[in-house]
Amino acid sequence: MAASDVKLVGAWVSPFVTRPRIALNLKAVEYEFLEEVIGTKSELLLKSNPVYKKIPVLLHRDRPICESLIILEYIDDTWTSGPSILPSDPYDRAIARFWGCYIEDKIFPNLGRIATSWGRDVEAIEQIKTAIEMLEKAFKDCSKGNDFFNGDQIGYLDIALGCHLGWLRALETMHGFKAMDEEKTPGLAGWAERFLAHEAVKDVDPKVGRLIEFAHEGFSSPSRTNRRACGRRFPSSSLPLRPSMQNREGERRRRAIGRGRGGPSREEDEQNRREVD
Ligand SMILES: N[C@@H](CCC(=O)N[C@@H](CS)C(=O)NCC(=O)O)C(=O)O
Repeated sequence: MAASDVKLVGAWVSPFVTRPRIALNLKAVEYEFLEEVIGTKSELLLKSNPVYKKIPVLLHRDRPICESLIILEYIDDTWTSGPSILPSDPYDRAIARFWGCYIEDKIFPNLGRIATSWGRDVEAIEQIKTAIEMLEKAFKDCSKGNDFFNGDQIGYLDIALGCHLGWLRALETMHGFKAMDEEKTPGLAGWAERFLAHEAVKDVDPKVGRLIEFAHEGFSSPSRTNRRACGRRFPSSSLPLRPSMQNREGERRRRAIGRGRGGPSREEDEQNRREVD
């Protein structure tokens, strides 16, 4: 398959775009990555996804396929020689699709709420924690003791959930909560490490430091061209603080929020960012 036959319209920062990138890697399909400029929509995107105007769009021989989970199924049906993305058993496929819907319902919408509230939407944080605990049970059932939801190889649910790990970890770091950890969700904690280290994943999953930086830039860029991420107004987010700064900075932020401005100053952000890097 010539690379030019397969194109993916997307952006590195989008978890939904990470999904087809992993699937194409898994199937060893070469493709051209056509990066959108965040905050704008190219003619190609508008033409290829006139209904939702969202990324990702897979172009296969110039025919567009939209919606990341549908794209995963298309890739699986089209390049059958690589490892299977969906389980072969009809019941297992139905169960995988069920949890896929659950992930769509519970993960990105709540991550978006946490991001846009600067971590102050405690209900969304609780909902993420509950969803991850629910998915811990799903992992036990689906993996049947293997390394991945899909068995001994990553598949549909691994990709559907795994694409959100970068933003989940970025927001956990930025806002001081923990939804997935060794203690409460040991199955998923181990799974996440294996997933992120997988050959098909490690070069395409967005790295936490870069996502935090993106959030920071999205907030403070004077031109504000980056403020729209994933179709939402991205938050002005607090960066993680050194313990010694937490009281002082917490107090300053509380005062700032009272004045209608929440984030740290640019100088303080720079200082914090050096800590994270
Ligand atoms: N359900 C869609 C969601 C795609 C989506 O929300 N993409 C975001 C980027 S993360 C987007 O293109 N947003 C632009 C907009 O909403 O206008 C999928 O799975 O592909």
